[in-house]
Amino acid sequence: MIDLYYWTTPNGHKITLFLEEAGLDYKVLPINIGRGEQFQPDFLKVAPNNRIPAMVDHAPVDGGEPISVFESGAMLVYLAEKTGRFLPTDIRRRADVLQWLFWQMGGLGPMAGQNHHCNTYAPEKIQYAIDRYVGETGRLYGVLNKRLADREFIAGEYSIADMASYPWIVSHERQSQDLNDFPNLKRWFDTIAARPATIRAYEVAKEFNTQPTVSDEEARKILFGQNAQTVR
Ligand SMILES: N[C@@H](CCC(=O)N[C@@H](CS)C(=O)NCC(=O)O)C(=O)O
Repeated sequence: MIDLYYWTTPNGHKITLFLEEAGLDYKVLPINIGRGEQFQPDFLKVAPNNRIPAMVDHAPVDGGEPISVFESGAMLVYLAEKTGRFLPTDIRRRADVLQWLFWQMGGLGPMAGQNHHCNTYAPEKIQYAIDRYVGETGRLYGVLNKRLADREFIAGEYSIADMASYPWIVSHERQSQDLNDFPNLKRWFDTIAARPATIRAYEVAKEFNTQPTVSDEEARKILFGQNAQTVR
């Protein structure tokens, strides 16, 4: 029913977390971003930003033509609305989930991504950049830790806000963060890690790739050599 354009990265995991929780029928179409498959014309028709994840729903609820969606946050909202799950309809609880979803999309994801880049991939280790992104990632972990002091999940019940943030906390060591410094976040992390759907989602990843995505010089060139001229 759903074609999922996917690779084994945090933004990809967000969507398999949802699909496994909801038990939706889906087919994974692997897009190896370390080999440049994000520039294939068929993929770009669905994902003009040449980034995974993206999807095509062949059975939208209005019964019409297939709907394609890119951007993981938009995909989570689409899937939540399709299934009526993990995003409340009540306006107060819905606003709460959405503000934390957007917090992840605009804050935790981009900052942790730059953290990975400056800490791990940058050929020159620039201390200012490392301190900036490790510090900002730590600040965001602190915000989440505080938020989770008096509730089990980010917006009360398990929701798309949790699914968006969890995969970025999985790589906490690479971000130079110690979860023992954030006890509420650690408890939340361990709770989500133990969910059967989470375990299944990360098993799905292993069917497609078990290696680091940035494993060689070719991958570095493809992923870190992009500019206005590489847009296709
Ligand atoms: N804001 C986008 C970010 C997507 C993104 O950065 N995806 C990465 C993998 S996690 C990607 O496809 N990178 C390919 C590239 O850099 O060429 C989302 O949340 O969907």
